[in-house]
Amino acid sequence: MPIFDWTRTDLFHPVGDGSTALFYEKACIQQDYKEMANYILENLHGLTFPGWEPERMAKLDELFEAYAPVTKEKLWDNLKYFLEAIMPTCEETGIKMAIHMDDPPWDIFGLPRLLVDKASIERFLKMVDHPNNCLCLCSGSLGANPENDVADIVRSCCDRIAFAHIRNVKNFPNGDFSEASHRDCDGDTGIVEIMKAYHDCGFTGYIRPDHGRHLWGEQCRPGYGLYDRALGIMYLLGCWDMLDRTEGKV
Ligand SMILES: [Mn+2]
Repeated sequence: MPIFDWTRTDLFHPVGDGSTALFYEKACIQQDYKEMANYILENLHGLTFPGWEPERMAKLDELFEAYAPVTKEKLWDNLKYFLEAIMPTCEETGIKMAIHMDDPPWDIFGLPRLLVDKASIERFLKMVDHPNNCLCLCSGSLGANPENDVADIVRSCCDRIAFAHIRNVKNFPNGDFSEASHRDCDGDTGIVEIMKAYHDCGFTGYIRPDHGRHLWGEQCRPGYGLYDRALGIMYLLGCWDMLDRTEGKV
């Protein structure tokens, strides 16, 4: 993700169940990237955030200038150059690279974003077709675009998923989205179908619940509360156990 990591406009949006969660209001992401960056930095309450380092954010104009000539195709070329250069070392040392999806999965502030849907994921995997060139498949990032069928994407490339981020998103008709609990019916991402896809494919890689709501007054990094991520893990394990049981595996 060039310059910005995941991008949200409200870090503490009421979900409706007494908790709050990360929220993206499409209309707020227009021209003023500094306004959004300042809002996020001011709400970290002294905590650090990977991708939101204050010293890097202080150079936003410089960064945007550096990216000005970088078209989407140029960014693809740069990514290919980088991955091809490191693959021999990855193979030698047994390291799998796992690229995270762009979040949200569309261009923001004129910056090109590459890993946004099934077609771009297929392009990425073919571009450097090496078993150590893998995905960090984030259901929440892809799920922000309701056109993405995440379970179908999992089935199509499961052997190249090194790290599964599994979380739920609620989509609104105007393009806004809110993060949601992991429970299938609380969002639109299709958590049960996604778990079934991983289970059917015999996935043995890493899974994490990724993000969580802010519950019970917990003071935490926005989006990374321990309580809800713990609930999320147990929900995902519950799905997995039930799939094992219904398929006669235990
Ligand atoms: Mn993620």
